[in-house]
Order: sequence, then structure tokens, then C-alpha cells
Amino acid sequence: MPLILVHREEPIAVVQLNRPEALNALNPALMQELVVALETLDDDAKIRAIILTGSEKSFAAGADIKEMAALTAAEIKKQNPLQVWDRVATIKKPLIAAVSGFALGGGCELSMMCDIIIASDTAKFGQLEINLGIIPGAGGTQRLTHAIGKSKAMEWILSGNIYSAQEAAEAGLVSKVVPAAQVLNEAKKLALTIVEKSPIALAAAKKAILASLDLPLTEGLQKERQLFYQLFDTQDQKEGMQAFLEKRKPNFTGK
Ligand code: DAK
Repeated sequence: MPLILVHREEPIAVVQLNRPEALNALNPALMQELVVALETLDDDAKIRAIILTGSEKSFAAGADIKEMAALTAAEIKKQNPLQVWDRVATIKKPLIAAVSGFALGGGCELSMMCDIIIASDTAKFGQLEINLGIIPGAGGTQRLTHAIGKSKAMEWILSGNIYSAQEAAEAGLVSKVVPAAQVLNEAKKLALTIVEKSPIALAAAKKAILASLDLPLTEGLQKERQLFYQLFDTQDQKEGMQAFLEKRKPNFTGK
């Protein structure tokens, strides 16, 4: 059984984690299949946005504890799982997480590697690693702190508690909470709105926003300015502004 299912609905694609017997626990085989699927879609000109989802019961219940339990520090370092995990965060196209059920530990971290999180009202988020005697290892201490601020990130990570979709939304982790039956449709609706825009402008916007996580403000502003100026050499900028002046819808070509 494939660990990842890809549903193409051009111009969008839905990538589904498919390890139901383990609540989509993220083992190395699944992560490898996932990054290959995402990178293939990222290089596919017919696909303009990607949705990552799990099952109704579980987005992903974390990294696979059974496969990690006996490892020594030297072994996990040699395995270097982050080499694969980090590639999720390098996808250039808009990547939306549609989360139902458990998004725990590495599952929460995986959702945070996406650009936007839409959650169903059944979603449960948390960084539970502290309960296992470890800390988040796939970006949780960094991305969660950026998303919800230091005090809440400390509470989440030090307590190992589970938080509802509503709490995650109030904290700023999640952009929208919808009834479970609608979460995928809501993500698709948003993806279809996004794909109407210029792909070059979308990539630039994503680059600039992600730079804000890495760079001090003055450098981030420089990065934004550089990307902003570059867009004035694109046909899409000319088309977007001309369409406004002619009171019509723009026809962006990605050039
Ligand atoms: N790993 C392996 N198996 C898991 C799993 C997990 N994280 N979560 C669930 N399962 C398996 C269960 O073992 C069970 O399998 P069987 O025992 O039937 O064979 C099956 O899924 C169904 O689970 P339950 O019977 O427990 O189902 P319940 O509804 O009763 O409970 C639960 C659901 C989500 C509350 C519970 O399963 C649970 O607490 N799961 C563990 C949640 C957790 O602690 N997650 C954090 C794991 S640590 C890194 C990248 C990532 C990470 C670290 C490093 N690098 C790149 C360096 C991340 C670490 C983590 O995520």
C-alpha cells in the first residue's frame, strides 16, 4: 500500500498521508515518499498549488516512536532524518495543510512546514515530545515560537499538552477552523483563489514571508524590496496592472 496518495485536480493537487494503521506516524519511508511526491508536483507546470492532508482521524500522530525508540544519539545523527524533513519546507509552490484529527509532535511540525494551516474543528495540535524525554527535532521549537510567540510556545512544548483547533487558531498557529466535513473543500477553495494569481508573484511573496523567519528586519526589508523590484521586469506585472486599467480580469502566464 502506498504511504502517500496523490490526487491531481489540476491546477491543484492533494497529497494525502496514508498510513492509517499508525495514525499516519511519520516513519522514514513515508517521509521519503512524501518529499518525492511534493518535489515532483513542485516541478510540474500543470500544478500551481498543493494541499497536504491526512485522514479524518489523524493528520499525523508524530514521528514513528516504534522506529525511534532504540536509537542512540550517534545512530539518529547518522540517519540524519532532518535531511529529508527539511525538504518539505523548500517547496516553492503554495502548500496548504488541511488538518483533521491529530497533528502531534512531528505531525504538528509537518503542518508548520506548510504555508497555511486550515484545521477542522476536530483537529488536535501539540508538541508532545517532552512526554517522551526528548524535544521537538523537526523545527518545532523554532517555527512554533515564530507562530504563537515565546510564552505560548514555552507552555505548549514544556507541558506536552494537546490543544484544540480553536486554541490553535486563537494562538495564531492556524488560519481558519471549519467543520470537519468541509476542511478539504475549504483548503481547495483557498488554493483555487491563490492559483488565479501570478505564479511568479506568489513565489516571490512566499520567499519574502519565509525570509522574515530567518532575517533581521532591515535585511528582510531589503529582501522584500529586491523581490518587489524584480517583479517589474515580468509580463505578469504588466498584465496585472494593464488589466486593472482596462477594468478586466488579468490573465497571468507566469512570465
Ligand atoms: N509512532 C508510532 N506509532 C504510533 C504513533 C507514533 N507517533 N502514534 C500512534 N501510533 C500507533 C499506535 O501505536 C497504535 O498502533 P498499535 O499499537 O495498534 O500497533 C495505532 O497507532 C493507534 O494508536 P492508539 O491505539 O494509541 O490510538 P488512540 O486513539 O488510543 O490514541 C494518540 C491516539 C495520538 C493520542 C496516541 O496514539 C498517541 O499518543 N500517539 C503518540 C503521539 C506522540 O507522542 N507524538 C509525538 C511523537 S515524537 C525529527 C523529526 C520529527 C521528530 C523528531 C525528530 N528529526 C527530523 C530529527 C518528531 C518526534 C515526534 O513526533
